[in-house]
Amino acid sequence: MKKFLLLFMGLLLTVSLFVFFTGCGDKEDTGSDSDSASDTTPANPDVVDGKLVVVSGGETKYQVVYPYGANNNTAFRDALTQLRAAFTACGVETVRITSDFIERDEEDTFVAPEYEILIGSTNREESENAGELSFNEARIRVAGKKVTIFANDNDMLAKAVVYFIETYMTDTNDVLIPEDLDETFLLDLNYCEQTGKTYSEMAEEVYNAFNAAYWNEDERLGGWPTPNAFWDAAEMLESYIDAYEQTKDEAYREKMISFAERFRRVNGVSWLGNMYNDDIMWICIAFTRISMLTDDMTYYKYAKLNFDGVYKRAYDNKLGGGLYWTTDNNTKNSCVNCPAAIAACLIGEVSGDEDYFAKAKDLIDWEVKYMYEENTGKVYDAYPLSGSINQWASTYNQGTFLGACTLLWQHYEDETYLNYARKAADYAMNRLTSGGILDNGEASLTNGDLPGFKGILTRWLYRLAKATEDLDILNFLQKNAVKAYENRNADGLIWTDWKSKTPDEVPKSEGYCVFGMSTAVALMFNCQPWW
Ligand code: 7K2
Repeated sequence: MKKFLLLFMGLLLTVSLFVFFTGCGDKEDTGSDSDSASDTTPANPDVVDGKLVVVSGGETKYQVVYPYGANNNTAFRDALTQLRAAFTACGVETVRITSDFIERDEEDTFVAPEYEILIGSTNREESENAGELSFNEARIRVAGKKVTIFANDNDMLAKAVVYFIETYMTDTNDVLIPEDLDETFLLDLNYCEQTGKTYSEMAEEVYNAFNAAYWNEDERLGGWPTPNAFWDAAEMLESYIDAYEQTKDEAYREKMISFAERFRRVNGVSWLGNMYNDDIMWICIAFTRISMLTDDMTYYKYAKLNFDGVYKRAYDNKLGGGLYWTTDNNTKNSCVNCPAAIAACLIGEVSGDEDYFAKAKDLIDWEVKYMYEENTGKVYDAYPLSGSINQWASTYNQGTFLGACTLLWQHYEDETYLNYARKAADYAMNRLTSGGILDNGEASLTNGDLPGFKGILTRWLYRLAKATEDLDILNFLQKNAVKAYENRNADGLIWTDWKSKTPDEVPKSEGYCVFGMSTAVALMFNCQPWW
């Protein structure tokens, strides 16, 4: 008994130290003695009718154990709070929920309590050998007297815990788990524990807030969120296209078409008066996408006409090929070549004309040769006729490069392009982030073109994820979405600096401010589970 007492004291110390050091909000209850397992007359027999008795008559011998540090994750911490509440609802006054931390000098003598619910990779032997789980799978298994819950990371574990509660803790008196339970199940990736909403609900909310603030219904100017210039119009339109593509909702379709029509009224149908070749490529992409989604080929026709015009005026063999950024013909930039490759693939898809794919391939091969670091996935910015290459990497260039590579891979079935796409995606997700949140110095309400860049990246990351069933990318996008959503201001608006709080006072329209605000709209629609 003395030994148990010592063990108990040790645990108590561990727990208090843990709470002290992490300052975590999770209260550690020590009311249910860990040594109660050694009682000669246990309150509950361990197994009744083939079921493990976790709670009976408002009593439990179990403690909950999670890997040290896991509760730094907000979703996981929330799940633990829900778990505690579920025990309370079953009449259990106190349940110990603790990390698996063991003091170094106790490592040799530590004996784990018999009755435990183990969440994730704890240091208990029962937590080993979870087996292969795909990203969105979780497993609940009974191992002897222990219940084990496995998933691939803390976000997924949080979901698994909620599933456990909803599946096994609904009875208000008893919690009984089949003693041979070994259940693998799919997690609901559309539900976000952290916000208590589905990703579709969050997207709708952000979209509505953006429209409430910026959509202009005015007779003369109306039918879009008034842009600053040409290219932000094209890219905001793409966000509306994302929204419709995702929801297939008639009201969303109307907004998208209204925007496109407004663009056409303002800019006409030949856009070649614009000296920026990149601008024209952006709207070519947008218009072709609209035709693909609506079967109205008018938009595609304008896109093809203008694509052809730009290609003719902007392509030459200097610097090995590629398109010039502007009609000044002095620099060949990724911001025109990659969007042009995307536009060409889309036009090729609609027309069935292989020549467009060949053009796209040629542009991307040029990019790979001169503007792409194969070992890192970094995409350079600009290659001037004189002077050296600008090696700056940006979220939008990473995005359009990987988007074009995805489309080329899908068309030619050449894995080389898929590898480029993945590498460029990895670069963006690892190198253009802070704390996992996209951030490439675009943070400003008005700072030139940059605030609008990230929305473009999310679009093409999402397409890559969808085409390859890449749930890591989806997870990345969802994490960004949650962060951005939590940082919305009083009007529900989210600025381009997703990782910090959006000020309540934002300019109604100033430079590219509205464009910056639209990136989160794109993000929210580009993080939805596709299955
Ligand atoms: O210098 C180019 C490009 O290489 C660079 O990545 C970005 C950001 O700036 C320009 S591209 C942005 C243009 C988009 N079209 C409209 C133009 O007004 C705008 O400069 O530094």
